[in-house]
Amino acid sequence: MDFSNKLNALAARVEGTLDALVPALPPPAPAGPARIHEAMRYSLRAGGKRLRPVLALAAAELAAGEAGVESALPVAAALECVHTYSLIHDDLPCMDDDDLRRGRPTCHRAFDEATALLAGDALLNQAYLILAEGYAERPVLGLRLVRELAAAASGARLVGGQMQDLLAEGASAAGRPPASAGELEFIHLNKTAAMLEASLVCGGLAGGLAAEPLEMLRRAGRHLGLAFQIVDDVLDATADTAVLGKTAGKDARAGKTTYVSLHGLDTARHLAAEETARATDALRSLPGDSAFLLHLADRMLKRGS
Ligand code: GRG
Repeated sequence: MDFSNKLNALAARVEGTLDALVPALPPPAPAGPARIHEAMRYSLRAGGKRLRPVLALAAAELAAGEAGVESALPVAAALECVHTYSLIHDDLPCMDDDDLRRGRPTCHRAFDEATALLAGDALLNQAYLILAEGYAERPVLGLRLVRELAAAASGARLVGGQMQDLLAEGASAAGRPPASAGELEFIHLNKTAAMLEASLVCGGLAGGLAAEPLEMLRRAGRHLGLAFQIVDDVLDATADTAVLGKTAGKDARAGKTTYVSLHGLDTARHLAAEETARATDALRSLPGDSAFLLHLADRMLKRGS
């Protein structure tokens, strides 16, 4: 199967799994008010790239073929639930205050702020419910996945990276110095790279990989995450809102420190390519056929949205 067909096939399995594991509409009793489930599904089914779950499935396949993919489906869905929660909360007026996400009005614009806050909360909890139910027959694996995902989404990583980002933005809005290069790396290693690392590692865990290749996946995820964020900064500075599906040009307007503001566009592009090369070196050192993951890393570097 060529790369695009395989990418589409894995993404389709993610869609099917999300559809099956997140409460349907109208929600089955006793699921509470339909509105919360409508808001969760609105954001979840809005057409994201499904990058994190696809990374998890690809890592699991590398480890254990089709059995690995089957094994990783619940954690792939859980990763997308956590990612979508973080996007809903990031878009709220108290954070990035955005109107557009995945090419559609943000959750709080389509519903209201309180509903969006609750939809994010509910998706975060749905993720751990999916893990508890999906791995009930394999509790040791289930616990390792919970630990990996919870650590990536924790105050030390995803939430901590977001906190540091908000602090840096507040400082520059108040006329204090914007984030330094070191602070910027902290923000991106945690706000962006943590979930990409967790995606590859959770896939490897579901596929039964040993400690050493798992650490290689972690290293690949860290570098892919940095590359992904640098590309995000470049796209914010160069792409159209319509193509991005979210508001372009926000970083410069907010006076934010980004790879582009620190290094300029050309060097930022070069740094993204360097980080991708570090990721692909780690992927090549894994046993098994890493061709799909290598191609995906290249696609992530060249993405336009
Ligand atoms: C609110 C705890 C909390 C965290 C928010 C996700 C996030 C942290 C902020 C979003 C802002 C941003 C540009 C982050 C960096 C890169 C990123 C996560 C982009 C969005 O991911 P994509 O491009 O989105 O994979 P889709 O919609 O395709 O899933």
